[in-house]
Amino acid sequence: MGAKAGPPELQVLGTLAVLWLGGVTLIYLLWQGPCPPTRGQLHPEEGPARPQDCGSGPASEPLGGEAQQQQPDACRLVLVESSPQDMPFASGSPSAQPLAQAWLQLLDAAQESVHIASYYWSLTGSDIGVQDPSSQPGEALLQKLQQTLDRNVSLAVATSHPTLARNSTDLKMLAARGAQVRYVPMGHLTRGVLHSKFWVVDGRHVYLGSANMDWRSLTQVKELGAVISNCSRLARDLEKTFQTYWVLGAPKAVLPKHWPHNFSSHINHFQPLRAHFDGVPTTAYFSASPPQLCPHGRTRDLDALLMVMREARQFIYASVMDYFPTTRFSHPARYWPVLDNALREVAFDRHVQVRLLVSCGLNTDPRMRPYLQSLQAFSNPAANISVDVKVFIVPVGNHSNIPFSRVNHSKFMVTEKAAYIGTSNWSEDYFSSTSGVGLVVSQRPPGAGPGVSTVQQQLRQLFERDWSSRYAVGLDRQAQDCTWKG
Ligand SMILES: *[C@@H]1O[C@H](CO)[C@@H](O)[C@H](O)[C@H]1NC(C)=O
Ligand SMILES: *[C@@H]1O[C@H](CO)[C@@H](O)[C@H](O)[C@H]1NC(C)=O
Ligand SMILES: *[C@@H]1O[C@H](CO)[C@@H](O)[C@H](O)[C@H]1NC(C)=O
Ligand SMILES: *[C@@H]1O[C@H](CO)[C@@H](O)[C@H](O)[C@H]1NC(C)=O
Ligand SMILES: *[C@@H]1O[C@H](CO)[C@@H](O)[C@H](O)[C@H]1NC(C)=O
Ligand SMILES: *[C@@H]1O[C@H](CO)[C@@H](O)[C@H](O)[C@H]1NC(C)=O
Ligand SMILES: *[C@@H]1O[C@H](CO)[C@@H](O)[C@H](O)[C@H]1NC(C)=O
Ligand SMILES: CC(=O)N[C@H]1CO[C@H](CO)[C@@H](O)[C@@H]1O
Repeated sequence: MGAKAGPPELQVLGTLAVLWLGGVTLIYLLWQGPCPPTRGQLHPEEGPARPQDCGSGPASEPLGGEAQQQQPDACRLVLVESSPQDMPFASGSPSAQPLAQAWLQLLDAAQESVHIASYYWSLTGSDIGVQDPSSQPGEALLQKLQQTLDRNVSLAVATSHPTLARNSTDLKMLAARGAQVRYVPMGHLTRGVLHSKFWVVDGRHVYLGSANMDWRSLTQVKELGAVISNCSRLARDLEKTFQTYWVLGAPKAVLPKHWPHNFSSHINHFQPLRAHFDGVPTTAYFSASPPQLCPHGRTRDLDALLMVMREARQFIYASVMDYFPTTRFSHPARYWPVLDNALREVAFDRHVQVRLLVSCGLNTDPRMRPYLQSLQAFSNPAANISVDVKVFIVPVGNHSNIPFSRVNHSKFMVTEKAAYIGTSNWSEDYFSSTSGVGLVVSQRPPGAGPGVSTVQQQLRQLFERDWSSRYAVGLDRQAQDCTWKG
């Protein structure tokens, strides 16, 4: 398998995509004409407010109609994160914007619509019978969502069915205030779950990252994501993925054999959005999984990851919760070395420095360990093969009262060329049956802009902070049960 050209299936994909893009470019040119400036009207009974179709082509108007139509895109990207309480980093460490703050700001900015995809909802401590002050930011977020509905901003939620958080009343309460909620039966449709986590606000702003709508994601779990604001072209593209869930959440929905043309994406690996983000030349696109939820033109999440890996020439730093070169949920399990091979390949063929940071918590499956050891064993400095694996252990401290928390839930990868922010664990199911999304973004350093750092540089700094912190430990030193020894 030539690392340069990629495996045959990617080459075929590439050829198809090139042919297909020719057609798309033509269509694109045809529908570039101005849209009638009709105001995006809300038809709650028909579906969530969405960008109105413009003619019969895939062009759509930003939500908000006239007012926002005149507001040109001025895309901005901000990395956001949350760090578990009582897990300080060395002073002076870099950090991203706090997730709780970013979410509240997005809701404040909302004028027309908020569309949220989340695996599950659990914003109050009482959902899981926990009384702890750290649930307050989640409860405040729920209140802010209610206030947003009271301002007549529409709220549409797509979530997984059956739900993980059976006791949560969040969605019932929001529905009573006018939110529209659809439960997507992914188990029935693709034998997976709806695992995506993103927001689209007013067809202009997006959030995407590892955090579910869970209060623990704000104070007890390590999460990473990005907010892209004032970027209707990207927001409207991600909205198409939201619409795939929306359609599949309708009663008696079936997986379409071919998605209608208006679900097709024109922003992908082969033709990313090109824009200046805060003056910095940027390319960006969204990927999605599983393949059945990738209409024409949508880059598959697995391909996005592989392409980012194969384009690296200096380093690949990845932070994931789970790393299994197997299936996780199929019986019997199957070996699935696709990502594992890709890492070894770039480390061997191109001497790219690979670092993998994997979470370890009380609920971590110990069967992951041999795969990590195997990858670590591939390292051979004498042959210029550099592969290092560490586990990240969030100290439980005095937070042992909170179940399923105190873990690193972030899923991202950074190379010298690109940043990838995703929602999937690294095992086959997340790419073949479970729905997820990824964001691939790459910035070119502007000429002489001191103080301006690209998103890759920022994400690399966050990775290096985690990697060199006392919470990241080599496999040799790791306690078997992943509990953190000060
Ligand atoms: C739901 O609530 C019941 C009763 O309070 C409790 O016994 C159960 O453990 C809760 N379930 C979850 C998943 O938190
Ligand atoms: C929201 O809409 C309702 C019904 O159209 C209206 O009565 C109410 O004044 C609106 N509220 C706000 C804050 O705009
Ligand atoms: C979008 O841009 C406008 C104009 O520069 C700015 O006032 C607003 O805060 C931006 N919105 C967000 C969510 O960043
Ligand atoms: C495509 O058009 C159909 C029919 O008008 C609509 O139901 C669907 O939501 C549209 N999809 C998108 C992504 O806009
Ligand atoms: C090792 O790999 C690096 C990165 O590609 C390269 O710069 C260096 O020349 C290599 N050294 C040897 C001894 O091959
Ligand atoms: C938990 O531990 C932290 C320090 O690790 C301390 O600051 C905090 O007060 C403790 N909280 C409780 C409720 O004991
Ligand atoms: C990732 O894997 C863990 C362990 O298998 C699982 O509990 C978790 O739900 C998965 N997905 C998430 C939340 O990222
Ligand atoms: C808040 C959150 O997403 N928690 C996740 C943490 O990890 C466990 C598995 O260890 C998941 O089950 C939780 O959903």
